[in-house]
Amino acid sequence: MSSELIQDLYPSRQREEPDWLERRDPVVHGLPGKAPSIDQAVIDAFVRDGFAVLEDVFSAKEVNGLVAEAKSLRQQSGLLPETCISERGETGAGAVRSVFAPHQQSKVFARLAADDRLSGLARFILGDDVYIHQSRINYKPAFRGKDFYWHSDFETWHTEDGMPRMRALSMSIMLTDNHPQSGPTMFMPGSHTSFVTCVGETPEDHYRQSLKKQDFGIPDTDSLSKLAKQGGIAAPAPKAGSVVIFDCNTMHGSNSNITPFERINAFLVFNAWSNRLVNPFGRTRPRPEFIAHRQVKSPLARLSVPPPFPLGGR
Ligand code: 6CS
Ligand code: FE
Repeated sequence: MSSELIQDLYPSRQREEPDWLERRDPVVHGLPGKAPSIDQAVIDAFVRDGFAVLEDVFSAKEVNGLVAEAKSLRQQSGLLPETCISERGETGAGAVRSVFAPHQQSKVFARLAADDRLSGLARFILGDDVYIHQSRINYKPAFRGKDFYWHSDFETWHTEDGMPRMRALSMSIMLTDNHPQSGPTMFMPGSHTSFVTCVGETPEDHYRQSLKKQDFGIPDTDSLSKLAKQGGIAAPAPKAGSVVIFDCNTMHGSNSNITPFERINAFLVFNAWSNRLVNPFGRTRPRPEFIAHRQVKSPLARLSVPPPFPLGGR
């Protein structure tokens, strides 16, 4: 559907100066007559801060299977070549930064995406059926893992992918222990309540650069300073098996990793079925399917009794 038919409530990269626009979408929709699958206190923290930490969601056995599969995917045999993003620069050369769409390339990650512990919570928060807008494994390799500069995912997903409303969230599953020193994802609490527009015109095929180093669709330093003064900066570093959930508009980023400890996190982005993509609001060409899924025909199935995690393999 053309984005011209839908009012652009969050115009970005269209002016020379940044604006702070009011958030026009609830953070948690809920489901009528349903209680959340997690403590209400965690839901309240998510509404307040724009992120929340769920400890010990997956068992050590499940995590071991996921890590083994993540490391197998990194070897790239049988992987769609364009889905494997290497680190930038000389020091990063040869180190894998991300693998996109693992849930479409691995039975193990397909099972993770369907896991009701995650998708069920996403359905409650988004108040709708859900589907995977994007999945990725960020490897943040030892010594050579580069940073992800501050950004709002929604600013990119709205401008470059055509996501109409703020009705999506990310779940970052820790596959290795996160340490304060090895580049955990940092969040600005409360930043999700304002939409900070960005300046600068998006280059065509921007993803070829932005997945390595994002230079467009990043906020100005005055806005970042103001957000940090208002709500501070949190850097949760949970152990493997934990999950950090964050709203699509929460400002976040992560530092480079110069420690000997790789930091492997799997990200699942759940989008509300009613919020499927239209043409990009920034009027650039839609990004490739492996980054933003537009060809999904039905919402994620509700698995009543989830099957066990399959053994590794495609
Ligand atoms: O462009 C994107 O969709 C990706 N870029 C970042 C920095 N976060 C969200 C997503 O992985
Ligand atoms: Fe991001």
